[in-house]
Amino acid sequence: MEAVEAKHKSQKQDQFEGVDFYQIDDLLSEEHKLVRGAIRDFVKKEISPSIEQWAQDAHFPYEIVRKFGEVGAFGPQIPETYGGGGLDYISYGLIMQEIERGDSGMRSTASVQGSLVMYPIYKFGSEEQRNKFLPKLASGEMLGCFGLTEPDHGSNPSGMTTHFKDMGDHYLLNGAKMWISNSPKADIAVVWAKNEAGRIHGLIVERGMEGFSTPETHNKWSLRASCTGELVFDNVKVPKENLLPNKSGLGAPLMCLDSARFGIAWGAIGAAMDCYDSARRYAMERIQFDKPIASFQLIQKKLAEMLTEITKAQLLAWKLGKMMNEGKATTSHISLAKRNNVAMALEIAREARQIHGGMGITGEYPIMRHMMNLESVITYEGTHDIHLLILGNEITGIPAFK
Ligand code: TGC
Ligand code: FAD
Repeated sequence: MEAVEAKHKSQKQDQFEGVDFYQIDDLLSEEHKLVRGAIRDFVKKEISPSIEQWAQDAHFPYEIVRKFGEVGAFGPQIPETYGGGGLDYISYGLIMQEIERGDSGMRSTASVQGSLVMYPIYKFGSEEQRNKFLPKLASGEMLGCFGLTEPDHGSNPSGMTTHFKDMGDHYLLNGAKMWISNSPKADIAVVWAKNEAGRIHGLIVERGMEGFSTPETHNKWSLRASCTGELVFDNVKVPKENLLPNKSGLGAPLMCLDSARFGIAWGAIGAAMDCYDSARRYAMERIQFDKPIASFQLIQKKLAEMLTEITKAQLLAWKLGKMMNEGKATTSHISLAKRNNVAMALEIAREARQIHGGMGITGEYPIMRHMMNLESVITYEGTHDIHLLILGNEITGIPAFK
């Protein structure tokens, strides 16, 4: 047993090598590589040693919030004036990739804070709101969450029933949101709700407001190190200065999703790299029929296909990052990459699990955790099929959602 454990430990040693078969590093600037290296080191030190235990225990390590703030993982694409990183979208993508090599749940925490909380406050908020919230969110002094999904409205957020009334000196908010990442620990929630005319607006709801509660969702088999919960609004008095003034309509939350889905397209590559890397090392060391299993054609086929798919996904993500930087990327471009790269990562996790045999189901290896996490990632931020329908609409001009 000791020998087996020693072998497993040695297989973990090189976990932080990148996968770069097509020399995609040549397409990155020195700044991109520096940013990636800093986050890679951070994940190696702060996440990887503990993540299996956190996931097994369904524990969200709240202290990671401050640490993410310190390393610049929150709002890297938000201007420095507001505490963000002032970086481009490729840097943002690389940050998400490296965090998700550690764990998709950890990446969720960072995606939500940067793309779904800081981004709408920066893009649609007043100058007062930006100054009040963004620096604290960037530093990790505050944690935020994003409330769009409701119990009866997931893929179809336009049907939402959460609503607010203008009471003269404040708004009165009622309704409920479900499946909200970070909600049980969040200090603020960016909540999407309809006004009396049925128009969707964003409101900043702060912990402590009377009638606002955030019950936790338990018994998840996926994203176990991320906390998920509800947002319940029972006659919550929201000050008028907490309404995001600069955009209304479903387009506002969908713009936030564009940014977060972009990050997921990169993040999924990280999870896939980690599974591939573990599978490759396991295959080289695991002996069956007196040979390393890597010498069998069927194992080589799996590894060769993994490397091919990761390489294609990397090129897709890099080009999409360029288009984001140039302001040329559309929702459909982003949907294609989110859909492709998450499905690719999930398939690689499943194949890597096979290569690890029985060991693949244990917490000795990251595979099963990535696989279970990716089952959420393929559903949130628009399901796999909703992204297909977004592409179908792009191709034909005919929306097939309804
Ligand atoms: P549709 O009629 O297409 O659009 C409604 C209005 O929005 C405008 N619009 C956009 N505006 C700006 N940017 C975009 N990307 C936009 N996309 C659409 C559009 O022009 C229209 O404007 P107007 O003026 O005509 O009203 O909307 P629809 O109701 O038909 O829905 C389309 C559909 C199904 C694609 C959309 O509802 C959708 O994407 N559904 C999926 C829902 C989803 O992704 N939810 C994610 C919740 S957040 C989450 O999962 C976080 S997980 C975080 C983590 O832990 O990492
Ligand atoms: P449904 O919309 O009920 O879909 C069920 C099935 O029906 C899916 O297969 C879907 O593809 C299919 N379907 C639906 N409509 C169509 C159609 N028109 N044509 C064909 N097929 C269709 N939301 C937030 O707002 N904030 C968060 O922070 C957040 N975090 C999340 C964290 C986790 C762990 C999870 C699991 C979810 C999170 N979500 C969050 C919610 C997530 O965005 C939704 O789960 C997702 O949008 C799908 O909604 P639903 O679960 O209600 O599924």
